[in-house]
Amino acid sequence: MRFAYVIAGSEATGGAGLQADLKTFQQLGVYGIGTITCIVAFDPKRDWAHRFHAVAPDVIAEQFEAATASQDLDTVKIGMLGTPATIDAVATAIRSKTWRHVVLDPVLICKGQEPGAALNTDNALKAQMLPLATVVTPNNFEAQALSGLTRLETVEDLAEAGRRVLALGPAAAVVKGGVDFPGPDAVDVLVQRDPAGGEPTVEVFSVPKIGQERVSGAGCTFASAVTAELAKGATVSDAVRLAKEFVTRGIASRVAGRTPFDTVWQGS
Ligand code: PXL
Repeated sequence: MRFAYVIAGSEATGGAGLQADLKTFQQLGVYGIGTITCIVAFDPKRDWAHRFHAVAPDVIAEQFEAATASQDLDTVKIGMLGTPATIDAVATAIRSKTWRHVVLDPVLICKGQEPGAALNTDNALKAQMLPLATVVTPNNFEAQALSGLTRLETVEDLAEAGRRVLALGPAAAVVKGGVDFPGPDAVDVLVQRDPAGGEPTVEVFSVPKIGQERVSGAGCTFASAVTAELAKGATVSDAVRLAKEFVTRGIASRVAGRTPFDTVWQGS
């Protein structure tokens, strides 16, 4: 049995967060183990606005203790954290043992949500979590925030953002162009540090976009599919290629709900 571990938030409609991660792990044939960092319960009475509840740091530590005592875990995905105290707790836990891979989906706090606290959280994520990651998977917006570049409009822009993210610690960055990237294709660029000390390598993964709308859970599903493939022994490059194929299928067979957004179907 191969095991994959995820530390992430619960998203109560089941489309994103830990729910999407565990469905992805199951579909890709790895045994999923999860630790909840926070609970997001969208408010249908207020246009599905985020209602956010942090899980206490000692409760996160207890879950981590149970998970890591139950199995030898060496591959972990980190999703939404949500507060500086949560980031402290998760960073301490991650540092307490060695990992083959730490995949970080750098979920930045939703724009407009408590700007003061959000900035502290985003800064803590950058300072404390990025150096612990082996693979980081920023979307267009997150890549801009982490790299300082203000527009990502060409493949070279995505690659440059990736090189700047590598300077913050991780060995590999997948910068996802997403629906905001100009043109007909969904383009992701993988930038990997050269172990021999040369220039980082750059690989481009591109498929035709499926519609122009964001699909909820796509980022979570992509990063957890990368994690599952790494847990099964894939190289980073193969894991990214397989994860993109997986999330593309999931977007093509997306699920509509009463929500204003569709969600990924991992079971296709
Ligand atoms: O898709 C980002 C995301 C990740 N994790 C949780 C979320 C969301 C978006 O809503 O709620 C828990």
